[in-house]
Amino acid sequence: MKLPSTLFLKAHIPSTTLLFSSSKGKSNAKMLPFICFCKMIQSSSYEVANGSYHPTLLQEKENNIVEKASRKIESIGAFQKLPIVMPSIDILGSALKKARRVSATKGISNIAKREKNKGAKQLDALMKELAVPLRTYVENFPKKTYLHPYESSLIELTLGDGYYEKVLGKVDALRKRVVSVGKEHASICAKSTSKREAEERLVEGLKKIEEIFAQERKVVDDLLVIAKTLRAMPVVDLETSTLCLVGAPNVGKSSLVHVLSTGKPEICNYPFTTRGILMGHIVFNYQKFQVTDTPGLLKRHDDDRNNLEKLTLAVLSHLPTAVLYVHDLTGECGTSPSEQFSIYKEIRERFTGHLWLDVVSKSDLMKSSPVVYATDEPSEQVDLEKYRKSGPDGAINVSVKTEEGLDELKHRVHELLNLQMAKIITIDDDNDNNNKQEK
Ligand SMILES: Nc1nc2c(ncn2[C@@H]2O[C@H](COP(=O)(O)OP(=O)(O)O)[C@@H](O)[C@H]2O)c(=O)[nH]1
Ligand SMILES: [Mg+2]
Repeated sequence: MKLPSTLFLKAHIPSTTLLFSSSKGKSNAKMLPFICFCKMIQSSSYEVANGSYHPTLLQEKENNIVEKASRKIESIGAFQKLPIVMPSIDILGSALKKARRVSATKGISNIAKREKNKGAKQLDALMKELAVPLRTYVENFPKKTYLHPYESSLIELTLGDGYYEKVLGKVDALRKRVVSVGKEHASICAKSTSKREAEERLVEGLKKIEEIFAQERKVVDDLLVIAKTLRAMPVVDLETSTLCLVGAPNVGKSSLVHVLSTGKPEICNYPFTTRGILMGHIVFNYQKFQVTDTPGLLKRHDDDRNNLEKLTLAVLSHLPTAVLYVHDLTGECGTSPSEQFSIYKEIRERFTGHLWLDVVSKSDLMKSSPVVYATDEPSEQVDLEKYRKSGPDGAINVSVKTEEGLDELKHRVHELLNLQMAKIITIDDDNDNNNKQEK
């Protein structure tokens, strides 16, 4: 049997290399060979010789591609690189159209042989036109384990546990089914003994493949929605030093983001909440930094936390941010100081690696009439009593109303962000060195 794909491979290696090296984004470059590879399957792998149908190197390529799919995507930004998924109805329409245009191999004079050759080729073409886009999606939607952990958390928070994998698994199952039914019918058609039989087998086969696809095509549309949702997610820049405001709800985080930002902060929307997250910039000494608030944390076990709280924990766990922890000791915010103290202790212990600054907010109210909680009785605990009076050691008292402490806060924040920048550069250098050693 002649192997057209060998020729194809030789002819296409240079262009694959060219695409790879000319690509700007690192992770994007990793995806390009997959796309070339899918085109390769599309253009080369069926062979109808002497009126019989011989599936060619599809299986071999399939194994190869599974291996390639497990490559690691190291940086953040995978959502913006997700493939554009075509609506399933369009995939089907376009596949049927293309398949019907396929004609018999030239030079077959026997009418029956010509008909069965055409039939097998059309069925094969329909199978591939349906299977190749599905394969491209399964290949180019990264496995969650190879995503940056922050993006992996966002997938869970947005889509629910396991939904992403489930939909991708179903798309792959549909692809396999289309391939198997397509091959089967192409083979049956190729064995026809008369023109009429070949025609009937072709009609039957086309109908069957279309049916199989139509039954399950909704999963492709589910994938389309996933891609759209994830692509719209706020983009995080890991190379810019970021200050993250953390604390209980209503302690004054957003107010401080406004005060610290140069210009008006933007509102970033996450699909799992209607409450936007503020993201501002601080320009200082010609350098640009980011400042963002996070959804407020309550005193409760992780299992009971809502998606907003989980987002805050995901940010702290996976993004290299400096923390500005906000304490409201007036009790105005609705969370008592003793509860804030226990949340604070837990978070402080959990995220020891972060650069950290504490502020006690609403200092204007502290002086007048702090809210007294009936449940918040005087405690024997010395550290809690101390916290109630002045917050953690070294905390700065601020008020956005009277502007008390704001100059000092800005000064300390700039120092912290410069330190954070130095930390990012060190991490980048370490990564570069590790990469060089791996090579
Ligand atoms: N008196 C006073 N009120 C403040 C101060 N900072 C914030 N607030 C108020 O506290 C409430 C919650 O503030 P916000 O910034 O939305 O808190 P967040 O939920 O932590 O982002 C709002 O009504 C603010 O106006 C302050 O320094 N003094
Ligand atoms: Mg807020």
